Amino acid sequence: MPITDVYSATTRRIEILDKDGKVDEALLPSELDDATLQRALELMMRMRAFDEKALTMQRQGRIGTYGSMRGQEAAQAGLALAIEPDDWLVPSIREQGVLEACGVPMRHWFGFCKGDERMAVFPGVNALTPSIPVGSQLLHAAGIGMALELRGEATAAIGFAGDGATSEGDFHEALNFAGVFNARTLFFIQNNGWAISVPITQQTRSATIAQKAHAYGIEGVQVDGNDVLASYVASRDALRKVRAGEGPVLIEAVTYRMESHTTADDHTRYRSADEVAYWAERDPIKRMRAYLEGRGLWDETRHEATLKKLGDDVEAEVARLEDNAPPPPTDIFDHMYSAMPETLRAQRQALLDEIAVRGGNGANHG
Ligand SMILES: Cc1ncc(C[n+]2csc(CCOP(=O)(O)OP(=O)(O)O)c2C)c(N)n1
Ligand SMILES: [Mg+2]
Repeated sequence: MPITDVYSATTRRIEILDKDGKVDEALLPSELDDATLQRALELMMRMRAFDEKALTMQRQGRIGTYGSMRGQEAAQAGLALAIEPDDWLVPSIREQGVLEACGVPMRHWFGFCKGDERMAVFPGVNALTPSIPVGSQLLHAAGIGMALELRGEATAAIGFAGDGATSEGDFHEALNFAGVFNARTLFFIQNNGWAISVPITQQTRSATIAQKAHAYGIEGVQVDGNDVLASYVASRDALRKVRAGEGPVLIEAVTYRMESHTTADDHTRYRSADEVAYWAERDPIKRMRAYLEGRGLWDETRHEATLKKLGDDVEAEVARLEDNAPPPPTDIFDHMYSAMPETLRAQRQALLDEIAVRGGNGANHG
């Protein structure tokens, strides 16, 4: 009876643009013309401008809890450049950047952060509302991907999650299910090093998250998630494969959450300033800017003009957000089910009765 190797796999990591803005020319995707390279930088700058505004607005009490995506711009912009309009997006709480890059006006994300459910319906894209339970997005994406496979649609479902989510049963169930049913699903895992205060070293003993895909018979690849070109190339190749029904793919984008988990957290209590500084040197925007400047495609004047335009765009978007009349109090009931169950209908009526007794719109009654 021989002993044989029945399975082995290696996991690739893709890096194209290093932290100083130097590119591996052999890996540079030839279809990215100068204008698209500039757009990649602009998309990331736009994400950051909205992110900074959101943090300020939360501190001013103008939106509720907000989860910053600072540091993760390259992972999300690179993916966005490879997304087609018909693809399905199943976001978690940190995917405002990819939605923005796919054309969702950011007042919708800000409105979602105000608890306005009407705004969590994203126009112009096939996107579900953000789902809070960690890891659940992957199951939804596996299910949508299975439907796409059954219908033979050349479209992908993209499920988002973080490193922490990979310890949930949902992650493993979703990968297994997607593998068995050949779901047209891309699992896009942003490994930002932390799940609130739990570091990746306490999340898994595996050297990578990408390798976990192999156990489910699907392809897994790791990219430098602070490199917009690597994220684009991995996403382009993965989405081509997924849309063609050639199997699901998992991308692990290794990046870093530069801010606290959300505005309800203080990251200085559990991680070192040295670690944050290490990642600041690897900033995704800084390196892309350096690369474009080296090629004569960017300069200080253009940078300042871009920041000015982004500032104007952000203010215009916030003005539109704040022009919106607040939702009626019954709105909290109206978005969960297509046909409201009787128990919920009774609660909704009880709220209306209470408002009728007390007067006003009920907004200030605890
Ligand atoms: C099932 C579940 N457990 C716990 C939480 C609370 N929670 C919200 S985000 C988070 C950490 C998620 O970490 P990770 O998956 O790495 O994503 P990141 O926040 O870093 O983007 C936790 C524990 C939750 N929302 N859902
Ligand atoms: Mg994380």
